[in-house]
Amino acid sequence: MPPDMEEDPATPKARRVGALSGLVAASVGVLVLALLRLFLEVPSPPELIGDRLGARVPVRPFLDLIGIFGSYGRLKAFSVFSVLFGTLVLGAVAGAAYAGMLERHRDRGVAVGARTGVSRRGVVVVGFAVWLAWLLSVAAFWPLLASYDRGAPGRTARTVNSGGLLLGMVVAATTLVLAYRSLISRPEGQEAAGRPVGRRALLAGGVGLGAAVATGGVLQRLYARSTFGYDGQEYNGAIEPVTPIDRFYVVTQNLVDPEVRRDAWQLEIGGDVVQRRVYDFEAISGLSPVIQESTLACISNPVGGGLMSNAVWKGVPLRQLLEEAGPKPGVVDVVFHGADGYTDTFPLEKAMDETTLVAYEVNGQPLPRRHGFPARIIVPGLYGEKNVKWVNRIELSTSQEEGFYEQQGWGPNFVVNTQSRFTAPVFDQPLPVAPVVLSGTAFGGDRGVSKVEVSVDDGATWQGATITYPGSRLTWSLWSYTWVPTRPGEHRLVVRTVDGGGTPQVSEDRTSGPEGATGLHRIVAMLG
Ligand SMILES: Nc1nc2c(c(=O)[nH]1)N[C@H]1C(S)=C(S)[C@@H](COP(=O)(O)O)O[C@H]1N2
Ligand SMILES: [Mo]
Repeated sequence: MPPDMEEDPATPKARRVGALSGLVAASVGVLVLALLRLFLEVPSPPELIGDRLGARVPVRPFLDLIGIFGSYGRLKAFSVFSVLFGTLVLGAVAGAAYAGMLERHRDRGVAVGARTGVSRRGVVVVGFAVWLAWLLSVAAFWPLLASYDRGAPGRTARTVNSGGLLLGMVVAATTLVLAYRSLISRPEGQEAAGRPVGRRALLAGGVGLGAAVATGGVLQRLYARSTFGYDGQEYNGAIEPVTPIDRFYVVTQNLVDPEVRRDAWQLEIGGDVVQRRVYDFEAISGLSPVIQESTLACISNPVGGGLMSNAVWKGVPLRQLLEEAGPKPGVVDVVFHGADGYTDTFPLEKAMDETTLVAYEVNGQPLPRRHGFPARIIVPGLYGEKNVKWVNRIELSTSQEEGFYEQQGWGPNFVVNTQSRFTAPVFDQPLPVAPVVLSGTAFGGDRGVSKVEVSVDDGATWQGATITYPGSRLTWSLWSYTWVPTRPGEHRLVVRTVDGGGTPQVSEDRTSGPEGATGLHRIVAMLG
């Protein structure tokens, strides 16, 4: 028999013990990373992997995936559990491999530390594996490691984030070595000094159980802080001209949103500028502010959907900051970075528009955390995703750049489509045959709204609706129409609008990907 066909001397039992030790090690590693996430805002592997892969999934499969899982939140939850599960499997496999290597060495009589029972070769191999895994993960996540949820971007963030990963891996590897050492029984004579195996196994079991309970607790606290409870919140029902901020729609790419500290936050204006500038919050809020009401709508909002709200923003025109830094000749694009690692971009020309703001208040209050505390971009006329939250770095570029969702294949046109919808009443049960006030929203991006029309006969004839709240060129308008039905049964209602420039809403049905939905909102009313 050739030597490499030799029967593996590692007993199946050793491999099983190795796998178990690896499982314990992976759980302890998860615990460390979860604690770092909870207390120091160090991004965890599920987030890093999600952000890295998320930008690479094209729009169609992305929307299909959301369809399969039922919601973006469920898709996110699935990916978190996949990564957690994968980590445990990886731990078990690594543990079994470690046991195999160790037992092979033992069989060949390689010296094993007498007191610790840990082979020197084993430690070297494990150390090398950790070092390699760390280098690979830092390389894979490099662009994401520069952002830090607490605010300070750049080198500090990279040090903290890559240090966190290293700590998790080192603790897991150490746990593997110690757990295996504790759980494996040695033949007489090779037994290291110390407690007998039975007692050590009990101790290891206790530690494992404690770690599992602690991990459960930490994950639960992380879950409570996660975006699962509010991501995708829509604004439906009784629509007010200005949306109360706790009912304002929310969309986030994150599992846990940044918790930026205002005193640590900075806004850097760099890239192709004459003079790089860094502002702290005091400097920004010390500039003379503008107050602007404008409406935000998500590009993924379907016809009739509630991913759209209106608020009063306070902030400084971005133009002022860009002029202080001085764009170099040839700058075409501006790239915005959020503390969550999110990026988006729009042309310099749009950035210089007087309505494009770095906003820090909404409806008279500081921005809530989920809406981008302490500062975000507000860019009327472009879809929500361009309104980067938790913004902390703005980069001017002489080449055309792509943001997070654009890399997925959204766009390239992000100008808000003119749209209108019914919001009340909700015809979920038959209403009497009597006059009923229909109402809803109409939105023309930054072009305003000039006319809203309603059809109560499936589009055969149209009547003008009354604008009850005109808003401004940058906001939605609210409208109402008193319908006097004359017969019971099914009625097909349709609404359409014309923007402030006189261009009618596109009535052709088109899905939200890749450039925002078009088509008319149609509802069925049952009477009688
Ligand atoms: N940093 C950052 N900014 C972001 C996002 C994000 O995930 N991270 N989501 C974008 C998307 S897709 C939309 S629709 C709007 C939603 O803003 P809101 O949650 O305040 O309504 O924020 C945009 N800005
Ligand atoms: Mo969005």
